[in-house]
Amino acid sequence: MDHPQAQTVAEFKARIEHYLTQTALPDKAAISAKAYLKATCMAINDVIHHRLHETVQRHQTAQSRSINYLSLEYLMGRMLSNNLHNLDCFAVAAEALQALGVELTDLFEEGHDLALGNGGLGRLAACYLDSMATLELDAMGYGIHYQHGLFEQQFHHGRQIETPDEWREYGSPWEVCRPEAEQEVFLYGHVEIDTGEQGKVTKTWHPGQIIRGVPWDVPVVGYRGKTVNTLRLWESRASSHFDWVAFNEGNYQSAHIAKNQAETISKVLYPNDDTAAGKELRFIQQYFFCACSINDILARFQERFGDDWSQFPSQVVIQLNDTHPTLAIVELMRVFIDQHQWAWHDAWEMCQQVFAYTNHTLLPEALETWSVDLFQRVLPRHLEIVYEINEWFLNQVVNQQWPGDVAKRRALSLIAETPEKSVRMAHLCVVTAYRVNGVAAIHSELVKSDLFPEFHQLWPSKLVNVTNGITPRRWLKVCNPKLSELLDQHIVGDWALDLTQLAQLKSLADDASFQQKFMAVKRHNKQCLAQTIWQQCQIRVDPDALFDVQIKRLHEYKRQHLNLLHIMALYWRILNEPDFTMHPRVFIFGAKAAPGYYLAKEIIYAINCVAETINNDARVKGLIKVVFLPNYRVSLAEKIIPAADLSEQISTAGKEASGTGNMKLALNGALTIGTMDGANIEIAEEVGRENIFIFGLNVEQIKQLNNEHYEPWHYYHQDSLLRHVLDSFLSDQFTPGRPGELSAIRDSLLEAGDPYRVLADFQSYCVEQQRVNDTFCNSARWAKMAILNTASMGKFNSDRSINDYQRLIWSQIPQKKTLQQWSQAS
Ligand code: 26Q
Repeated sequence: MDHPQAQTVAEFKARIEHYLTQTALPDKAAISAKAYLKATCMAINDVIHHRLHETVQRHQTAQSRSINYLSLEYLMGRMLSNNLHNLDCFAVAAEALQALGVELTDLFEEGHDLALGNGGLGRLAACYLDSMATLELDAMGYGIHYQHGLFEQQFHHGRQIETPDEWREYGSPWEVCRPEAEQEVFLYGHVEIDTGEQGKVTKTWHPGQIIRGVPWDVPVVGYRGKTVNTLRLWESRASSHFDWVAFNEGNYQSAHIAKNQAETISKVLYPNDDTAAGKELRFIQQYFFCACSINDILARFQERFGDDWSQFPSQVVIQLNDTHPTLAIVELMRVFIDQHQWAWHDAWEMCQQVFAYTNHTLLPEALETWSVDLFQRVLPRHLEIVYEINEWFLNQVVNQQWPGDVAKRRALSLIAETPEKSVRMAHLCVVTAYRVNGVAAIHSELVKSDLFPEFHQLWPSKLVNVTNGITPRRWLKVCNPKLSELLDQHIVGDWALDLTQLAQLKSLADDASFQQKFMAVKRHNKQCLAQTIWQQCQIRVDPDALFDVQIKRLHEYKRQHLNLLHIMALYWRILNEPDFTMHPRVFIFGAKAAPGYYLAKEIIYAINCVAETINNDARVKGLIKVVFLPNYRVSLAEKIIPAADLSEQISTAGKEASGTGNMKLALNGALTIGTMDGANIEIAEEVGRENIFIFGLNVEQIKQLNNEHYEPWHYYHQDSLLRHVLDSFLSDQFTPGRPGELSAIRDSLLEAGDPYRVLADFQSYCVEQQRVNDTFCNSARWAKMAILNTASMGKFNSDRSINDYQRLIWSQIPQKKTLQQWSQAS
């Protein structure tokens, strides 16, 4: 076991056998798949940890700015297959296991997803870790070691049931505990103000509770395996000191309560992907995470540079993934001021040089605020610092620009006065960060024009765009081996590194023999998915049908119900129009709803009811099947995406910041039906308007409609097909014997003002869907378009996104004080 680089089949086999002695008992016939899986993971961990050590050493001597990516969420998915591919030992491992009588791909299914996130934002963080390691950047991901990640979803009589995710039930082979990097976090208590001899005011925080933060490191293997970075996840534990005080006093009960309280902090991921009402535990979770991460960043800096703080801005950048880790700013201020006794303005200048912030949403209800009361109770010292930053901002910045303008002060203040006095986290981020970015071109423009127009006026070069991307390793090479093999045969160079090389396919788009090969791969993938659908849902689907896919979190703005209305309309036409015909289609959904999101859950129920009715109606003659695959997650996405013909990206224009599923599906040869929203716009630009199905109102038209007064009944009265469909929600057509059970959806569309303009886009959506159908009937035409979609996705490589971050943000070191002045300051 001396040479962890060893890559021959025989050596790999020996390594697995060695670890089997730890993961299995000697009865060979009874060795479980789980034991083989664990032994295989341990075998490649030898290689991974060796490379991790090399990487750390390389980065230590490189003196480059290290990137700290702070995110409350990481959706890593399964790790084995991805790690094997990135280390280029997939074939070796497969052969070694074969020699042991085990099928490697069977082992994959035993692996648990790391589901420490909700959706797009969490998966983006995972793609970026992959790209940062691939580009050999000195980057560390920080997150929370949730005991339970995103809930597992089941359907009971069509309704979503949540059960806890147990990703560590049997331990995870990928994580390593690092007790030497443990942190202490303080909460509650009060602040004491002392005026010293020269009138110098010092503030001392006397906390009421101490929590331990224990780091678990997950290695992140870059493509080709040279760089292995770290994702550091914090687990909360009771301070042992606290436990023993109570215990020794004979108060066993309260010792346990303290322990449980502390461990609750990292117990569970909040399953909302829009900001819900400010819950104390979520606030504490955010602070716990920020305090651990900031103090770890400082410890790692001081290990290398001691107290030479002049180096800090050139050596450290902290990227905030949305506002969830905003408290990191305030914590860094507090440590500099209270722990290091810096002057307030020195601490503030430093913070303004190291933080950058990514915005992922324009939805007003999703902009985080925390009540001042809660803030005061949990983090009294931090609240003072927020007030001080606000004072600086309002007096030194706002008042300079707009002297005496009270309305501006109110609008821009870090503190909102109504409906409740609260801290606006996004404002704190924008005021502090030296760069703020949106996640797609249109989104970044809307951030400037609609979300933060005054901030944009104050600091015109602060707001930039970095269009999201996806890693072509997981989202093509790993999940679609058949297509990867075909690409390898026809593309010169490594497309998995330089995805723009896929453009070489463009010259083959008209080639009948290549079209045939490309579509044969698709057909194979559809067959595999058909099997999964049979196993999961006991529904038979025809691989020659058009596979129409909408996979994403369930949200009104994403408009799964628009898709549903179209399905119901087709069903109505099949039953009522004797001449109606269409190419057979399978509508495939995957979506989790936040447990407290009533209408989202009603939409899931409605889709399942409509599916049940249509799938069992012989009159449909198999023209339509509707499949809602339960428990949508990364590993299920990896099965659905390679098999998709059509990608549904149908959000209300202006609402989806970017979307990333749109990129994954197009990369795997699905055509998009979508609105001019988020990254769809850039996808359309890349593939050309003739290779995408665009429908509906654009952002300008939606704004205009809103100004004019929107009247959903207008569409109801004007369109008889829409009327039939909406009225069927009142009948028992899809809920036999229980009429009106689905009426909440109809009510939201007609009585509650249809906030996401579903009815306004319905007709145009149906027209475009008809074009999809007609195009699919011309299989050569469809094949050409599909090939051109794959060929045109080069831009959406997350390596390109990370290079953009590097160029526009991380390599920019704002100059404030001179280096000499910094040395004096400390
Ligand atoms: C905040 C406070 C309290 C509880 C929950 C939250 C919370 C958690 C997760 C708020 C939002 C999220 C997730 C947001 C998200 O996934 N946004 C998506 O980010 C993608 C990556 O940029 C974009 O492609 C999507 O358009 C965007 O919706």
